Amino acid sequence: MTSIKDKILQRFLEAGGEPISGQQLADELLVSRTAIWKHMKALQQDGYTFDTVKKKGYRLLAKSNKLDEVQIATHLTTARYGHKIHHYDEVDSTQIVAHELIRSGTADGTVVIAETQTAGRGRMQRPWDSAQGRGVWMTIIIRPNILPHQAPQFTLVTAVALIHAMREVCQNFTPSIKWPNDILINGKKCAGILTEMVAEADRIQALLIGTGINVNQEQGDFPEELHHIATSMAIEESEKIDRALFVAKYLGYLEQFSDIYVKEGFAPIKTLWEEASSTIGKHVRATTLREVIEGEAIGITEVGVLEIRTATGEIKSVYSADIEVQ
Ligand code: BT5
Repeated sequence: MTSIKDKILQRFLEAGGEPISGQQLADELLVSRTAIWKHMKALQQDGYTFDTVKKKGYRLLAKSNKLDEVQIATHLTTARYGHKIHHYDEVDSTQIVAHELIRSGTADGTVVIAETQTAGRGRMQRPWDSAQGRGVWMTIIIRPNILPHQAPQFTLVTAVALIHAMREVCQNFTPSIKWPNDILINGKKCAGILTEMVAEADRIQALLIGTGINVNQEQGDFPEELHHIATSMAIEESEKIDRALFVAKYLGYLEQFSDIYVKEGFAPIKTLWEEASSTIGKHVRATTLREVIEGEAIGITEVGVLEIRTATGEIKSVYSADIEVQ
C-alpha cells in the first residue's frame, strides 16, 4: 500500500470524520496541494464523499462501497494473509487471475478480490452468481508446506474460518457447514468454497482458496433459479454488513487455522469442524462422480473424509461429492 492516493485515504479513515487540511496532507506526504486535490478527485470517483469545513480542510463523509485494499487494511490483524490485495471492479474469475499471479511468483497470502465476476465458477465449472458489489468474491493464494493429497483438507480449514468470521460479525443467525464446501444459514447456501492447487507430484507450489460469500444481497438480487437455495448474511442478520471488516476477520481466522493445521495436523481443525457441521448425524444422499450413496453421515475421518453408513450397515468413505441432506 504505497500510492499517495492510498495514503491520503488511510489518513481520512484514521481521522474518523475529523477534518484534515490540504496543506497538512501535502506537508506530511511531501507532495503539492494540487497533487492532493487530484488524488481527492480520484477518491471521489471511487465513491468516497468529502465535504469542506471552512478553514479546516476536508472531511470524509462516507466511505466507498468498494472492497479496496485500504479499507480492508484498516481492520487487518494478520502477519501474512491479505498484505497484498489485488482489487478489481470486474474480472472473469478471481481463480483465473490468481492462476496468472502464481505464474509470476506471488507471495504467500496474496488476495485477489473483485466487485463482480463474469465467469465465476464453482466445482466442476458450475456457474457462480457474483452480484455486483454485494458479495465477497475472492481468492487467496497460500503456500503451505503440505503434500498434494492434503489439499482437500484446506476446504474444511476454510469452512471453519468462515464460520468463525460470520459468528464474530453477525449475531442473529447460526451458520453451519455442509460437507465439504458449503456454508448454510437456515438450510440455504450463503457461501461456497473452491480449493484448487498448483502442484508437482510430491510438492504443492500454491493453493488457491476461492470463496464466494453472499454478504449484502437482498432476495431479489439472486437469479430465479437460486431463490429457494441461496441466502445472504444481510438477509439473515436483517442488517447490511461491512464487507471490509468481514474480509479482515475472515483472513485473520484463515491464517490462524491454517497455521494450526500446518503445525499440529488436522485433529484440532476436526474438532472445530464437527462443532459447526450440519451434516453429521443426518440422512444424506451423496452424489459422487461414480455412484450415489445414501445413508447416515456418521462423521469425518482423521483426514476429513466423510463416512456414510448405508441401509445394509456398510460404511462408505466419500472423498468428494454433492450432498443432499434429507
Ligand atoms: C461452490 O461450488 O460452492 C464454490 C463456489 C466458489 C466461488 C468463488 S467466488 C471467488 C472464486 N472465483 C471463482 O470463480 N470461484 C470462487 P459448488 O459446490 O459447485 O456449487 C455451485 C452451485 O452453487 C451452483 O451450481 C448453484 O446451484 C449454486 N450457486 C451459484 N451461485 C450461488 C450463490 N451466489 N449463492 C448460493 N448458491 C449459488
